[in-house]
Amino acid sequence: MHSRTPGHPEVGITPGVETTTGPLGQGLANAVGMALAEKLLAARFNRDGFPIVDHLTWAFVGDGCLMEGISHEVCSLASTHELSRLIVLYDDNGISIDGEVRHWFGDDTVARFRAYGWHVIAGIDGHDIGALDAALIQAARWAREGRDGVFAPILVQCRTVIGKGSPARANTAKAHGEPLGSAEIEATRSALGWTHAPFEIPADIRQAWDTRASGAALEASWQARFALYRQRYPELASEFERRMRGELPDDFDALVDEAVRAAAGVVDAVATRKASQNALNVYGPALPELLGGSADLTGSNLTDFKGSGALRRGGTAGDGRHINYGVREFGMSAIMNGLALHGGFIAYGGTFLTFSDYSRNALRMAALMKQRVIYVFTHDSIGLGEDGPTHQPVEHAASLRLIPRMDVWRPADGVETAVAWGAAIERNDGPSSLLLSRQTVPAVTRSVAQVEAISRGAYVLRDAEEAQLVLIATGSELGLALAAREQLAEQGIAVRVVSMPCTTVFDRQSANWKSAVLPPHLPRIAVEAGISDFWWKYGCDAVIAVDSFGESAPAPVLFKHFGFTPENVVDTVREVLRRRASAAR
Ligand SMILES: Cc1ncc(C[n+]2csc(CCOP(=O)(O)OP(=O)(O)O)c2C)c(N)n1
Repeated sequence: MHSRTPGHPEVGITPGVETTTGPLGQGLANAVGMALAEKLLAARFNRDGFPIVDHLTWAFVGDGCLMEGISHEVCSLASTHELSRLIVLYDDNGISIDGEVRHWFGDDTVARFRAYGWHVIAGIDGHDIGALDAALIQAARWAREGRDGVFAPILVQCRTVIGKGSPARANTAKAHGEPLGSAEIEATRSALGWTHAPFEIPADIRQAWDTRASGAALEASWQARFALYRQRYPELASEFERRMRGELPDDFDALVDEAVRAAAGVVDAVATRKASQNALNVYGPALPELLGGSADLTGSNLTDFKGSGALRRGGTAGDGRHINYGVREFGMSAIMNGLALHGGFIAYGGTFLTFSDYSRNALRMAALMKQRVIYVFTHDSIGLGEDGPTHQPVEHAASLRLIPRMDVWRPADGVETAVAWGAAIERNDGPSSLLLSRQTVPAVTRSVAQVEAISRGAYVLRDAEEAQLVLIATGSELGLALAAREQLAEQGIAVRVVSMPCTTVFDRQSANWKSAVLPPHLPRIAVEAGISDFWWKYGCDAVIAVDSFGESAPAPVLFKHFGFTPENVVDTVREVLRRRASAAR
């Protein structure tokens, strides 16, 4: 435990590790994101004679990575953007855990990558250092200069033998993960003619691999170049440094205020996906690091903003702040991890909430790696209506909240949406999901203090003297809770309404804040159009929820069908109070 070399390489733990790998295929997707980041930053910041951003991205993949579907998603996208500085070494050893891959992976990988439009250097003997060297030098040249005028990512097929040198294990799946054992170690040593003691690295090999001096010299020359760049382009230089440090502009708080004010000025009912675009219209132009996108649902997710422009191959510097990822939810999310890990960007991307499942492991990896990535998940809950249960996410809010370090916002109106966006952008230690409605929701009025309290995840929106119960609501159900509160008041029952747009942020608040919002002595009822299980942890007496798949019908019909009516909330409150009273007797 707590080893600096954990079972799989983890970013932030082992020096030099640039991304956490282990889930096959995602490292390749991260590399695509890094190569994209390099290309966009170079276009933005490089000036004649000052190639400040000028690196290649190298990735190593095995059969497993290329079997994974995500490899198709991202390698297809990589060539459409001419990411020529991406060089992928394919360890083609014909073996995976179950044995010889020819029984389940018979693709012609070289032809596959050529079909994507990649340059392929095929058939290199991965154990022939000279041949490998020559291939890598050629790849690096194509990366920078193109091949016959064509700029494309490069695959180097390296034919290798797994466990080479081990007489009994070479070319078998056992070489993948099983220790050799002492007898086989001896046999391997004599087969390879290796006479050194365990953990002894011969001086000549150590010297050949020790790049500390050459690395320091390269870094010093970059620093010198950057110092000249700073003299010549002081504003660009400090902007580059700001972006690479992941710092927001000094006036970011004022920007949040502006987005909130703009949202508060919209009194009409608005869909929170539209409110999200309104917020982006404030944040996007002011924050050049925001790089958006959608998995082919731009007009539904509303992830573009005024002037964002679509990223196109051959686009010039600064063009295109919105990426059409195509129908590739998993690829998009793992590419966003690569963009974030590279630095210089705050990536966000949209799809329907129900398809967050396609992305899920990349979301988990963003959280594990503490990366600032923002997901715009629209068409939440049953409120999207006629598209039916395939498109109606009922378990997704709860299941996203289960990912450690993922902040899940389900804002109720424009103001909460603007605050959620601000919190997601400001947060630099993990990802945020924004769960947004397709349908319109009413605007809610708030005091200044209440607006400020939104960023605490949950706050008292409407209180009552001698409140007998707390209604907790999120997103599109907040309006319902408010309507029920009025009806209850007419019946002489006082309830408090708590808006809880982000449970995870609320969970991090002080005990004082939590008990001020949810007084321990008051019964609680949660109202959310999703699976109820999650809400019991807040000590609820009842949960008004959807504990089944949805149905295909207009949203108002569905809300009624599933009990999301003021009358049902009122009845549930009365029932809970009755139960409490009889228990007290
Ligand atoms: C997404 C995912 N699925 C399954 C695994 C478990 N796993 C680890 S390595 C491996 C096989 C990899 O085969 P290959 O890439 O050919 O590597 P080699 O056996 O040549 O080392 C599998 C299935 C994993 N790490 N990630």
